[in-house]
Order: sequence, then C-alpha cells, then structure tokens
Amino acid sequence: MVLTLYKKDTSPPSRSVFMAIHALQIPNVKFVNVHLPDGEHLTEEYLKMNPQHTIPLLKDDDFLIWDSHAICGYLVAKYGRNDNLYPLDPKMRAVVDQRLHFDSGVLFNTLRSTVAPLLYSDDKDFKPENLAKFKEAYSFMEKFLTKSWLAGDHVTIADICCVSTISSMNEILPINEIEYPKLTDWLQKCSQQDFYKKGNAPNILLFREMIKNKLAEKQKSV
Ligand SMILES: N[C@@H](CCC(=O)N[C@@H](CS)C(=O)NCC(=O)O)C(=O)O
Repeated sequence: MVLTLYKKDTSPPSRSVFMAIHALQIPNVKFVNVHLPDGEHLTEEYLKMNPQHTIPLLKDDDFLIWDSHAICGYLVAKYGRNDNLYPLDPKMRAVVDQRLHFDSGVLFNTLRSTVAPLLYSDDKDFKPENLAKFKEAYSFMEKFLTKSWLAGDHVTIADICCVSTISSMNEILPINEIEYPKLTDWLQKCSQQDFYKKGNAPNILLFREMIKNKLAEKQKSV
C-alpha cells in the first residue's frame, strides 16, 4: 500500500485526517503540502485527482477519495483493527453520521464563512453576525453531548472531525465554560488524547498564528 495525503496543516479537515491516522496508528503515510494561495489545488494534475479542488485528498495506491469525513470512514474500514472509531451497528453509525454531517454542514460551514473573508477578501475583522452563528453551533454541541463522547460511550470519528473544527472555532470565539460546560469538558478531554496531541495540537498553533498575523496585517491598514 502507498498512502498519500494531500493536505495543509492549518486546515481543519486536514487535521481531522491527521488525527484519524494517529488514532489508527497507520504507518508510512506520505504527506504532500498543497499551497492554496499559489493555486496548487487548481492545477490540471490536481483537478484530475479531485475535480472539487479541496484538501484533504487521500490517494491509496490508485484509489482517490476526498472529503475528510469520507476519508476518515474509509481509513477505519480499511486500516482499523476493529470498528470502534466508526461502528458498524446501524444505530451507532447513524449517530456518528449525524455528527459528521453536522460538522460538514454547520460547524465547518460556519467557520469557513467567518474566516474566508478575512483570509481571501478585503474584510479586516470577523463579522459579528458570523460570530453569532458560532454561539448557535456551540449550543447545538452542548445539547448533543449527553454521553461521555460525542456519539456515545467511546471515541469515534465524530469526535475527531468535530474537535478539529471546534478547536479552530475556539481560537476565534473562545468557548465560555459557564455557558457551555459539557462542550468545555469534551474539548478538554479530546485535547488529552494522544491522537489530538499529535495530529491537532501543533497545527492549532499554526492556525492561531495565521489568524493573528492576518488580523494584524489587515488592521494595520485601517
Ligand atoms: N467538506 C470538506 C471541506 C474541504 C475544504 O473546503 N477544504 C478547504 C481548505 S480548509 C479547501 O480545500 N479549500 C479550497 C477550495 O475549496 O478550493 C472536507 O471535509 O474535506
């Protein structure tokens, strides 16, 4: 097997896949940086592999799959010693899937629509109406957290994918522990996991630096 992951370290969906790789202890993955500002995701060669031009993109020998949630599910099915991270039981899987879709449709969408105008257009700060959506997303997470982990009693790829986005959102609008006690505890518990320490923690610092530098650069010109 030759596994190659096309990625960007600051990207939350890339970090989900890093965490899954660590959780599954998959050895010898080749990592390829894709520099979005230089349009490396828009080259003919990249578009042939992923017409949607997103990262992360996984190549497993000649099999190509993109979208972090799909990649994480594939890695568990193909390389997991068991189905713990992505249970085969229909009801357990349905709950994991609901959280994964929530990450795609709500969490990441909220994060991207808040950060992209700062990174890629003329906005000089985050829009208050976007930050209000963070609070709504945090409230949903607070309500979902009725068990020890996001989709039940053990860690699944729902925790991995959602914590990648939530830990990034926390850099922009810190989670208030009084308002969101369960979310605060869950984030803390996730951050103590080996997969988080290896796959997310160092890259969250890069994400923090990127946001801080961009805000400073934009606000200098106000
Ligand atoms: N739902 C996708 C989102 C991937 C995504 O939007 N990645 C961003 C970087 S964080 C990207 O590739 N942007 C470039 C583009 O969409 O052209 C996933 O989970 O992989």
